[in-house]
Amino acid sequence: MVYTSIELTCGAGIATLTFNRPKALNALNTILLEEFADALEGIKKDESIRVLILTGSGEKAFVAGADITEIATLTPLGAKKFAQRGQDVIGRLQALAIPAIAAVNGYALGGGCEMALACDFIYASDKAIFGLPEISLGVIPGFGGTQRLPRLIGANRAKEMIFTGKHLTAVEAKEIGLVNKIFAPEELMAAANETAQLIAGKGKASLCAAKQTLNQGLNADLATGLAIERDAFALCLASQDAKEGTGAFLEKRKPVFTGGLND
Ligand code: DAK
Repeated sequence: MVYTSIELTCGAGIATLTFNRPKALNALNTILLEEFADALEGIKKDESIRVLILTGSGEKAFVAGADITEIATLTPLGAKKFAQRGQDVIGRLQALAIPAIAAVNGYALGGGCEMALACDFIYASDKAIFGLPEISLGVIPGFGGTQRLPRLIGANRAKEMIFTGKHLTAVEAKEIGLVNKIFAPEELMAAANETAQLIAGKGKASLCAAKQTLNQGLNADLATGLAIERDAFALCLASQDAKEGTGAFLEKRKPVFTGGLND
């Protein structure tokens, strides 16, 4: 598929996917969502990729939400299809086995904020603005915001954001635990890449097991979570990368992890 609304680059175990409709502040329309789904499928199939970075092109926006121009013209059936596509695509992002970092370089509103929430953690430029303004459009977040946001920052803070639709600065977002770290705009991608490189140097099987265990455990009680962890730990120990990691430690050298998901 030829991409017109996103850009995808891959190298050294890192995929960088850039939302690329800067004139519309990278708003999510049907074409962009189709391309995004296609790119995620390619990333999933590529054994060499161990981490994904999502960001937005231009200086103003990560993603300024669903494309309001398109939403305004939708028939009820079209709206249902659009919603299904959006939820499906963001679900696939969250379900990606490898870690995903959102590098939020500007507005992350509505569906854009929800896209960042489906990543594993968020780095932000000091120009980033977060918000779920759907209430001001007479609707509610529809791409998982009412579910993922309270799980991340707590119900009370999520309710304040969703009921008011207010924008949060990067500093405010960091204060409530939505953002991990803040950088100057020109340093954001370098910082995201540095962390991505650190992650890409680890074994793929253990990275994916860690992500899956964390995510499944968050939706379970402690005893169930610990049982999930035990099983995942045992599986990891059987991997080629675990032999390399423990062997390298004993031989006092740096490990080189080359195993795939099934090794
Ligand atoms: N959609 C389409 N175009 C957008 C856009 C958007 N969300 N956001 C900005 N643009 C366009 C503007 O129309 C403008 O285009 P031109 O006029 O130049 O042609 C260009 O981007 C630059 O924007 P501004 O001129 O407005 O720039 P400012 O710096 O003055 O303002 C802003 C930046 C981000 C504060 C402002 O653009 C803004 O408020 N944008 C809208 C933010 C927003 O409300 N986003 C939507 C959130 S609601 C669903 C599930 C989910 C959703 C919907 C349905 N279902 C289950 C059915 C999701 C909903 C949302 O995401």
